[in-house]
Amino acid sequence: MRRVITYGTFDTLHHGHIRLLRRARELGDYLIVALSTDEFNASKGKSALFSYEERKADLEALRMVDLVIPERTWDQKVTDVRLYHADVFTMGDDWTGKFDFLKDQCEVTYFKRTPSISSTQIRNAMTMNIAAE
Ligand code: C2G
Repeated sequence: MRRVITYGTFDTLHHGHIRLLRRARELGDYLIVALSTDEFNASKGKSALFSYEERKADLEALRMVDLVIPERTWDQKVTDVRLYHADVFTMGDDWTGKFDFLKDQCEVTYFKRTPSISSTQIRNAMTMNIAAE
C-alpha cells in the first residue's frame, strides 16, 4: 500500500483544496491529511472561519481522504512520515522547496495550485454579501 501525506488548514473547503486532495490520493492508495489545529493556525497568524472539528468532518466526508490527523507544529512532518509510513509527501506549489528536507525519507512532490480561488477570497466575498444584505 502506497501512503500519501499532505498538510493544510483546509478552511472553507473549496475546489482548489479538493483538486489537490484528489491528485494527492491518485499518487497512492491511502491519503493522510494533517489538518492544522486552531492553535497551530494562530501560531501561523491565520484564523480559520471554521473550527478544527468542522474542518476535520468536512475532510473525512471526502472519498479520497482516508485519515485526518492534527497538525500542531511545523516540526512534526519528519515524525509523521515515519509514524504513518508515508511513501509520498505532497503540497501545492506555493510551498515548492520548503519541505525538500523530507526527500531522504519519502518522495516529495508539489502540485500546481488551482488559480483564482482561496479561503481568503471566499471569506471576503461572504463579508461583502453580508454587508450588502
Ligand atoms: N491549495 C491549492 N489551490 C488553492 C488553494 C490551496 O492547491 N487555490 C492547496 C495548498 O497549496 C495546500 C493545500 O491546498 O497544499 C491546503 O491549503 P491551505 O489550507 O491554505 O494550507 P496552508 O495554510 O498552506 O497550510 O504545514 C503546511 C501548512 O499547514 C499548510
